[in-house]
Amino acid sequence: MHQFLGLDSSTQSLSAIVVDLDTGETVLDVAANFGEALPAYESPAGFLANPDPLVRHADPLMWVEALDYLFEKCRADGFDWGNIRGISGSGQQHGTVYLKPGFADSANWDSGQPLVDQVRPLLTRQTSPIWMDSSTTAECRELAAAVGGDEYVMAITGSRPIERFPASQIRKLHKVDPDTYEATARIYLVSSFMAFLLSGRDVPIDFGDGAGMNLLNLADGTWDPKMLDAAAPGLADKLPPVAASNTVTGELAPYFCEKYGFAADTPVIAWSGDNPCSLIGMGGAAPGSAIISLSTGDTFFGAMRAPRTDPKGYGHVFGNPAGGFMSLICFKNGSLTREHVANRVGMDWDAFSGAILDTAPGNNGNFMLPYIESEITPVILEPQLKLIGDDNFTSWQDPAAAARGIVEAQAVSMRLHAAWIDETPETLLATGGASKNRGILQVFADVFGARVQTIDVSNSAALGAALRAAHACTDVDWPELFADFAAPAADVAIHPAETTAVYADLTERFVGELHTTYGV
Ligand code: XUL
Repeated sequence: MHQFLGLDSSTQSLSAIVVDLDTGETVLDVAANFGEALPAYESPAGFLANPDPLVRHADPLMWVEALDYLFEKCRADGFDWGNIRGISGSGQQHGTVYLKPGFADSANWDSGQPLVDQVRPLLTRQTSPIWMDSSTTAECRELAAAVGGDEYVMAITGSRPIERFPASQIRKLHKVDPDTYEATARIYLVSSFMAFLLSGRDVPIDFGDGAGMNLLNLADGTWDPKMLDAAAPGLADKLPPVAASNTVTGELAPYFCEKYGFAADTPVIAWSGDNPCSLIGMGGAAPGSAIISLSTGDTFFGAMRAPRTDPKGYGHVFGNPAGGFMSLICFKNGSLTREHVANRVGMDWDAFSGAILDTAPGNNGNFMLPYIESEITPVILEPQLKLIGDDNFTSWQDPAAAARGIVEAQAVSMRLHAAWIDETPETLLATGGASKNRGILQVFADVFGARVQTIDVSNSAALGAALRAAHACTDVDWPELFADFAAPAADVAIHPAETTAVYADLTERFVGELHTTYGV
């Protein structure tokens, strides 16, 4: 049997998907929500409460304990881990874990003790800053100043200095708690930390996720000495080497074989970030399509023909686990903002979708600034949901126009902020909760002038990790893996209407309003 396991350690849960290459079936698809399964960590949404709204940390031991929890739950439910022939994983991007000297020597885990009790003494820092942390604006400025400006950081690392990225987070640790920084021998990302647990030995950081640190030179795939020095002294020694995403990081530690029945020589493949893994799980590893993930926040990402950077500094370039590069743009105002509008005009999602399909592209000249919370693309610190148009629209008396207004604004903003990538995707592969909403998908199709398709997978990041494991351990190539496990749903293909002129006009007005209101 050729079964491959993909794990996804995300903000709110640990998920597992197993694909069987012999049958073309997904034979396991489970998730453990941290808040429900491990309430003792007091992290119902995956992070610890903090009086400072800009600080978002999580307890890394929660991620450790979730591994034992999920493996044991599936074993108890009768799943046979003994058929797994390779394991890889996906981690929430940008979070960091801090370990003591000797961490690797202590990693011959004893299967008679819970893993969490053996990892606890190895941590120098009890909590991990995660991607939702935005408390390092000062450190971002200092990083840029140290290397000669944002332009250097962007040209070398693919992103301007970003609060949630490790360079500024590590710098902050060094400033506020130098003793902990000095006591740390290894800094991992969430992805490499999880691979370390499974492999029971020191592991590299993969190129895909490593590109989201503001520390990696994208051109040659090595840590950039200038960025390392700008972040904190001695950082080079605290980071593992960088490796290709298909690197085998070792065989599964005996702990997991003895405890859960995995085969003794099961290879572990480098873990990567959730967005790079999702690129694979959505079957988007080659240019020509782009992925729109419509969730709490919205993201747009896709394989790149050539590495470019966003001159405005909003977009990112990460490593594509299938080789080359991928773009990514993150918008904070996504589903929560759509939901805010739907609630305000008293519509459920069916009515919301119907209203969009019953109204005309361009919304009779009505449009919105779609921000109810601070935005990162573009940077807007004092958000407002501003309605611009006729009296009924601006006084919320036209529910259907409000529904179309919010989605058109989000789609126009997404296309506008994706222009630097200089790719014209023929297909948008949609995922996330809102990808079930036909009206929303039609607007994205029209605004991008692209066909929209959906993929019927619960967790494209975990699936991508499973496919990466399969690809690294067999000679099955990507197109075959995508055809078997990541094919777009045959019955949902939404074609764009001829709306080029309408949306060119709307985009121009949107740009003007952003400038007038926010000066961006
Ligand atoms: C990407 C980002 C998020 C996290 C979510 O830059 O910060 O998408 O990866 O887990």
